[in-house]
Order: sequence, then C-alpha cells, then structure tokens
Amino acid sequence: MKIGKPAISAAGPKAVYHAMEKAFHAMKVSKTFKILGALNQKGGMDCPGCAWPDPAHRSKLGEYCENGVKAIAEEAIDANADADFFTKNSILEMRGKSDFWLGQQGRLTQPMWIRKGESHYSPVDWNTVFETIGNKLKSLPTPDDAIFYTSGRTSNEAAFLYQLFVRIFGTNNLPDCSNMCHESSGVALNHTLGIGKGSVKLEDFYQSELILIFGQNPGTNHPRMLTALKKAKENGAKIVVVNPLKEAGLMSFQDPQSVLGILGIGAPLADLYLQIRINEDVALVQAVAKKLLERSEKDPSVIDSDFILSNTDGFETYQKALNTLELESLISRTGLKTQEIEEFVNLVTDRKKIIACWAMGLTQHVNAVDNIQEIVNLLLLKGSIGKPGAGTCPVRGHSNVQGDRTMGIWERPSKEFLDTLASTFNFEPPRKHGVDVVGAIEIMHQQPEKVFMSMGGNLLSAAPDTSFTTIALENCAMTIHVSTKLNRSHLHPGEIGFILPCLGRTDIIQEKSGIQKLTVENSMGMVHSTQGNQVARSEYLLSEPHIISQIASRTLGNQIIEWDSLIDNYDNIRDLIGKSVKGFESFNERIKENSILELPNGPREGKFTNDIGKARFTVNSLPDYQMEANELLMMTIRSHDQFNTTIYGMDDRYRGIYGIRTVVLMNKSDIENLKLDVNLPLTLSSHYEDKIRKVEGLTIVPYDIPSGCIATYFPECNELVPIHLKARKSYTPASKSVKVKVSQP
Ligand SMILES: Nc1nc2c(c(=O)[nH]1)N[C@H]1C(S)=C(S)[C@@H](COP(=O)(O)OP(=O)(O)OC[C@H]3O[C@@H](n4cnc5c(=O)[nH]c(N)nc54)[C@H](O)[C@@H]3O)O[C@H]1N2
Ligand SMILES: Nc1nc2c(c(=O)[nH]1)N[C@H]1C(S)=C(S)[C@@H](COP(=O)(O)OP(=O)(O)OC[C@H]3O[C@@H](n4cnc5c(=O)[nH]c(N)nc54)[C@H](O)[C@@H]3O)O[C@H]1N2
Ligand SMILES: [Mo]
Repeated sequence: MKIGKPAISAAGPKAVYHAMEKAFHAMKVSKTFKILGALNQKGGMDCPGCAWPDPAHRSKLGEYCENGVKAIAEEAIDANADADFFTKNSILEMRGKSDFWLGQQGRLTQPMWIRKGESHYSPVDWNTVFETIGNKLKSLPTPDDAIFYTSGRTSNEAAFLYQLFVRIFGTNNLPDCSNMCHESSGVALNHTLGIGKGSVKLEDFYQSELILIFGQNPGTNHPRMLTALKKAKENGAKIVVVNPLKEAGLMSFQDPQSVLGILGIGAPLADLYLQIRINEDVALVQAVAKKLLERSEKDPSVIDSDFILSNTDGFETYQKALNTLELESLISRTGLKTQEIEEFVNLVTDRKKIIACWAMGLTQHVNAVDNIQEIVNLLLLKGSIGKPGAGTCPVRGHSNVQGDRTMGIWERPSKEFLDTLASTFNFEPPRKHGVDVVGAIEIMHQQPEKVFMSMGGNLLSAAPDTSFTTIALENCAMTIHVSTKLNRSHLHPGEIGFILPCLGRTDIIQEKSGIQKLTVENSMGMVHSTQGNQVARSEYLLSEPHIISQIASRTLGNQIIEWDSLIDNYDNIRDLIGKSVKGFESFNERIKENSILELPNGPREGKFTNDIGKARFTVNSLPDYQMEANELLMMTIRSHDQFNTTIYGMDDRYRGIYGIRTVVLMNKSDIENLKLDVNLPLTLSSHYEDKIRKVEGLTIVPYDIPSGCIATYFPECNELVPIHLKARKSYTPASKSVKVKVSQP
C-alpha cells in the first residue's frame, strides 16, 4: 500500500503506458493490436468500456482510452477459467478470494452447474442446461416467480429477444442495472421533457458556450469525453465542475493524440471548480437560479422569457417556491463560498448555449430525481434545450445500457410499447408492472424458491446491502448467470446454480448463415453495429441471443416465435425489432451500410413529448438527513482501476492511492475532530431503523474532500447501503449518500 499525491491532470503518456502494460500482461501482443485496431472504428467493434459516442472522424492512431484498453484486456484475456479450474476450486475457497483474483482466472469456457449440497461446480452439456431451465420455468406456480435481470453490455438483439421471451412467458420482471444507475435521470427527464434520454449530440459540445459537469468523473469513467471537452474549450466554451472531489480528469487533459499531450503537457479544462458537499446540488442550483432571476429584473435578457412563455409550464409556481427560500441558507448548505456562487452566476448570465452533464454523483441519492429536475429548471430558464450547443447530457455508464431500455428491458414498460408487441406478435403481454432491482432482491429475500436469471452483470456485488442480497440469491430455487467472467454472484448459487459462458464483444459470432453482427446504442441515441474479431476460444461458447432463443424454445415452444430458426441469421431478429420498436424501421438496410441510426428525440428538436406537450418547471425539495453530530455522509465511488464490480487492479492512480481498495477518503479536520488515528484500522457503521450495518478493517486516507463527507469504493462498502435506502420515484439505491459512524479499536 502507498498513498501519494493526487494527480492534477489526466491521460497523457502515463495512461498509454498503463493501458499497454495491462493489455500485454493479459494478452499476446498480436492479439492486442488486432483488437485495438478495430476498436470503435467503423465496421469494427464497439468498446465494452463506456457509452460515450464515437466522433464522425475516427482517429487512425486509435479511437480508445486507457480504460477501454483495460476493458478489452479483461474480456479478451488469454487465461481461461475452464472446467479444470472449477474442479480445483470449491465455491467456499473462491469466496475467500478478492474480486481482482476472480477476474484474473480468465474467461469462462464451458457451461457449469452446482446442485444443493455440492461443493464444486461441474460441467454440464447445453442440452441439459436448456431442458432443466425450460422445465423449471414451466413448473413455476406463476411467471412472476421468475426474475430476469440484465446488465448493460447486452446487445440490442439479445435484449430484444430476452424481453420478448420474458413477456410471452408472462411477466414484466425485467430489472436491470439502470435501476441502480440512470433510472433517476430517466424519471426526471421523462416527467419534465418527455424522453428519458439526453437531448444533445456530440457536435453540440463543439458549439456550446458553457458546459456544466455535475457528479461525474470522466477522467476515469468516460475518458473519451475529455477530447470533446478540450475541443469545446478550444471553440470558446467555459466549463464549470460541481464535485466534492478534485478529480484529475476534470482539471486538465493530456491529449495522447496531440504533441503537447504526448509530452505530458495538459490542456486546462475546468474554469470554475466547485467542491460541493455531497448531495447539496439542489441547493446550489436553486441559489444560482435565485440570483439569475434577481438579475433578470434589471436585465430581462438574462433569462429566456420567450422560450419560457411559449415552451414551458409551471414557471410561476417554480418562481414562487424559489422566493420562499433564503439565499444565505442555500449557500451555507453547499459549503461553497458566496464568491464562488457569484462566479457561477456570472458564467451563466452571459451565456445562452448551455449543456448540463451528470452521472452517478446526482442519480444515487434519495432526492436524485430532484437533483436532475432542478438542473432542468436552470436550462429552461436559459432556453437551453432544443437548440444547437445546448441541452441535457446524462452520461450513460454501460456501453449498451441505453439500447437495452430502447429494446424494452424495463419492469415498467409503457402501454404503447406493450400494445405494439401485442399486435405485432399476436399475444397478450402482461400488463402488471414487474419488480426493479431492489424489489427483486426484497422478494427473493422474503419468498424462497424464485428463479433468478442474469443476462450479464454481477447482482450480488452491484446491489446494496451485500449480506441481505446474498441471502436473496441463496434463497432461489435456481440461479442462472449468463457471463463472460467469473464473479461473486456465481459463488452464492440457489438450489441449482448455472454459469452459462457466452461470447463477448471481442468475439466472432458464427451461426448457420455465417458471421453475425450485433448493434448497440450510445449515450446520445445513435445506433450502430459491432462485430468482434477473435475466434471463439472454446467450442462451448454461445452468443447471448443464441442462449436466450434456446431457453425460450424449451420454455415456450416455437408457436408464437420460431425461436430455433430465428437465430440462424440475426437479420431475422433485426426484422422483428424493425417491426416493433419506434425509430428502427428498415433496421437491416440502414445498419448494413455501416451507417448510424439516429433515434427520434423530441427535446433535441425543441418538441416536448411528455403528457402536456410542454417542458415542465418543477419544485424540488432539499435533502433532510437528520444527521447526528458524529455522523458523516458517505459516497461509494469507482477507482481508476475497475469497471463496476470488475476490478482491473488495486490502484487509483489519479487519487494517489496504490495497492489498496479498502480506504476511506476523509477530511483532515474530521480526522482531528473525531480523534481518529490514521495508523489504526477504521470501522464504518450505518445506523438505520432496521439494523446496524458494519464494514471493518478500513484505512483512513486524509484527502481534500469537504468536511462531513467521506468517500469509499464500490463494491467494498455496499454492505453499508441499506436495501430500503433508495431514491424517491426512481427507487435507485442511494449509494452516494449513506449516513455512517466511525469507530476504532
Ligand atoms: N473505467 C470505468 N468506466 C466506467 C465505469 C467503471 O466502473 N470504470 N462504470 C460505468 C458505469 S456503469 C457508469 S454508471 C459510469 C459512472 O461514472 P461516474 O458517475 O463518473 O462514476 P462514480 O465513480 O460513481 O463517480 C461519481 C462522481 O460523482 C461525484 N459525486 C458523488 N456524490 C456527489 C454529489 O452529491 N454531488 C456531486 N456534484 N458530485 C458527487 C464523485 O466525487 C465522483 O466524482 O461510468 C461508466 N464507465
Ligand atoms: N455502492 C454502489 N453500488 C453501485 C454503484 C455505485 O456507484 N455505488 N453503481 C451502480 C451502477 S451505475 C451500475 S451500472 C451497477 C452495475 O451492475 P452490473 O451491470 O450488474 O455489474 P458489472 O460489474 O458491470 O457486471 C460485470 C459482469 O458482467 C459480465 N459480463 C461482462 N461482459 C459481458 C458480456 O458481454 N455478456 C455477458 N453476458 N456478461 C458479461 C461478467 O461476468 C462480469 O463479471 O452497479 C451499481 N452499484
Ligand atoms: Mo451504471
């Protein structure tokens, strides 16, 4: 373990070095270059890293980032966790290993199962897999006794087939990783603007005058966004960052595609960096709006009254509510200086083309929906939606998480979507809403004997309240994980547990008609194809659509859908998508030319597609925690060396933390006031009505973070997030604002 100084600039030659070091450690050199040469190139493969869009002109030097290379190394790793590996390692032994170790064992190569009383997984043939799952599903008292989870790497084709199968089977139990991620954005944006997605395109960044970045760490999680920010700045944009931590990637960017960047010279990014207290974003934006409205009394051009009058609803109520708030108390909540807020207001006052970006720093709080709605209020005041260079930009996480939703992976589908499925496929889909992630875990916990199927992902480590979720999984009659890599969820099977290995983004998919393409949708609503270039490493690997079709055919037969022949050619699947999902008409023809499908987006064109046909101003409440004097507010965040629950390494280079993940980033004044010894292990405990949750053996890292706030890593501290602590309306676990107490032996 080593603690050094946090970095003040991201990317550059060091990033290239670290990326290649990881890649060459995991894979042969020739394989590395073959994959990287196709990564994010037209007709090549979509990076499994994040959902940031590709620019129109792709760099020949390489259109990927350090963490994209790490994602590739993780998936295309030469090592295999094969049948032999499972013979040598019991699940009890594997539970004692770290997440990093689990990932290093390599790709899954053969279907495995484990039955009650057994200590080891053993190989099973695909036919037995499909028969056993089909028979189990058919035998359930009701289809709602099965839960079908999806993670966001799943392709459009797989996602579409999966939801269709699940709905013909008879349930809307389709929770997904979005429930823990941007659900709050979807709820807020649907209500206020009429579409649960962002409104900007990549080109808007190049025309914007002001870019606001709330609760996001793009230097680690969306590194290619830094290129867009740099270009925006070159074109004159200003950048305001709102974040409790000084994240290196938001301060300066060493562009590895430029001479200066290669020399390690960074281009400054943030013009104003507001180190806000955790979850005081509503207070900040309300303070800014109050000041703007005050200024607009003298100079009406400060806000866009024409836009407000003709395109929005609820302005007066909003203004009245703002008037009841006291500016001083709003400012004091944020922990920021009046001068800093004044500078923010100055930047907003003179500019009309504003983009607001955000990620998990806003979406994972009890009042997460309020956070986003308040930002929409600010954009509406400025008329900054539906014109070039302006709009909303929720920066998505998983590379196809947005596409999965477009394809119907959602426990609360719209009536319109179900009606179209009903008329296209001639069956009556279930109308009752299904369970989301938290709902699923709660019913699996309360009622044993459920079937849990996971299309990718790692529910156990991604979900809150780890011990609670462990019991939920172990309670199941059957757990089915379609996965590329070994993970902790596999180690807590139900009475029967399956691990079904599948082909990943980097692999070639062969079906009867030949090599198949898949498609994905990026964070800005653009759909394009993706095709791997690695020959399958084992004869047992099947694609996700293939596995779904076989489970469907054994469960439902081939009456409504010809599942067995459908997958001979994935054009067949895209034909079905074209018939039943808006915006995908003539899908096959359009995707064949390697062209990009731009999905319909009302707000992008200034059309608000919610129930009232106008953008809504909303009145949002401030968080109310009732903190005790010795309590701190904890956010669980990602290190630079992980992709969600997949741990690439033990370092968090930009934050100066090496060789350890069980850390607590804490302000020096809190360390002093709470009389803590940085040399002793720390215990964190969260005290909510139902019980006290604890994580022991943590290490204090004195850090530049507002006092009263601490940061820990996800998934190590998920244990502390109570299952019932979730956002209003979106039900997203509030894993960025958990009240905790500290203690030392
Ligand atoms: N390399 C890599 N890339 C990834 C991922 C990964 O794990 N690794 N994960 C992918 C996924 S699924 C997602 S959703 C995204 C996640 O991308 P991010 O949202 O950037 O990820 P987090 O680490 O959760 O970072 C949250 C940021 O919000 C700040 N923050 C926390 N609380 C608050 C708050 O109350 N207010 C404000 N203003 N800021 C706050 C934190 O300091 C941190 O900088 O990245 C995607 N890309
Ligand atoms: N405390 C806390 N908890 C969080 C968060 C947080 O910030 N704090 N973030 C939340 C967020 S934003 C998200 S999105 C969730 C993530 O939740 P998940 O999406 O469930 O988790 P991942 O870690 O992304 O899933 C990793 C697993 O996916 C499998 N996999 C990888 N690629 C493929 C593929 O191509 N096909 C298939 N079938 N499997 C594949 C591998 O087996 C790997 O082990 O976690 C959430 N949990
Ligand atoms: Mo996410």
